Amino acid sequence: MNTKKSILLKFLAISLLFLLAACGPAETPTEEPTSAPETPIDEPTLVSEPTTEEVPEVVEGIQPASEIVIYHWSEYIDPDVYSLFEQEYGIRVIEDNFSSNEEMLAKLQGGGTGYSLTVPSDYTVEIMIQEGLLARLDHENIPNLNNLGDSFRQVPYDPGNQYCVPYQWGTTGIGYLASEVDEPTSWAVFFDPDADAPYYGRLSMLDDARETFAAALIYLGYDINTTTESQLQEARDLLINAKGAISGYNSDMFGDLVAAGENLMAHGWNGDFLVAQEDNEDLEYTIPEEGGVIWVDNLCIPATVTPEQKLAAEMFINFVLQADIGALISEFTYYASPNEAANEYFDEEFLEDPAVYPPDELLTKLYYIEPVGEFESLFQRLWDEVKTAPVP
Ligand code: SPD
Repeated sequence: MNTKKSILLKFLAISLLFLLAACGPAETPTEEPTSAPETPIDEPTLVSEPTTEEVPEVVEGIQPASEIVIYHWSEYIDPDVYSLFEQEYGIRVIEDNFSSNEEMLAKLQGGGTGYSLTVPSDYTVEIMIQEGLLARLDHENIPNLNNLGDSFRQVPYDPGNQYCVPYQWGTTGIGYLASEVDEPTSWAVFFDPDADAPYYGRLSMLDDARETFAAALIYLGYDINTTTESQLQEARDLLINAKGAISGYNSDMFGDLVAAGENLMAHGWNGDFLVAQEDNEDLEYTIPEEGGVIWVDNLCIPATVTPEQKLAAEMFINFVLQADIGALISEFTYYASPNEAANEYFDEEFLEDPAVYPPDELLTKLYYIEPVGEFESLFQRLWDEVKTAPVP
């Protein structure tokens, strides 16, 4: 992949050209995007020219807020994006972090205000729309929506991007130190572990109810969105049994702990492992034969924003959708970008990396977590039972 520096230089060069040419009025926002295929996991294709359009800085008498707070996953954006946005628009972005969809959702359901943006995964977007927790986007303020790949304009959890804009997408599998352990080809390393293997006691799992249950349910051959109580109890028992083999639950540092050799394997998200690979090239990422989880994270605006915050948040979303900024973000996160216009900035190595873009034969074994309605609390109760159970 191009270096971060080269992206930044391209960005600065483009910015300079814009500055030299900036004599005319603000550009007119383009039309809303039209329809596209249903699944967000197709190989993306760009049908329209990349767009780099700015939102008029005063919309219907509303001035954007001078500061917004984004409630975000940790290490999920290059901090330069905030500085560049502030330089361009004079709007400061402050970041607060969460470690799971459920943590973020509980905060907003509990009346948490002050956030102008948040970043839920697919199934959580659906829950938040149903519960009235999200504001509808004004597409006139996000002309760079044109830069999204077709398949990301009609995602099933938010057709037409009425509430959210896809931000990054990826998979959940296993990262491991290739010189220390064999490639884990099955989730059995967690659920039927060899107590004499070097990895025993040096494994971690995500601190995430739906993700850990998904791994256990996949291993058992069940639907990851099952609401059959006996199947969920079976998965709970498997997760409790795995506690003997794992060193802990972690959603923020799991890649670093493997790179540092503290753990030899971890259940986690692909990009985090690929970033950690920069510290230890021995770190590899794989998806076991039984399959794994695929997900799309999204930029959304909580319903509690003021009109000024909403405009500033939409300007930020539009900025993230610029091709160069989209590239800067994926270069930092190592996750695939729904911003297809960004592809021109990536080198072949990134675009052809199967750890970033799963090959077709793997796509059939990747499953989306879906909302399970009233059974959401059952997942949470069983997960609490797992976490509080003594090590067997
Ligand atoms: N370091 C940020 C990782 C964000 C991953 N989000 C994935 C959620 C899938 N359930």
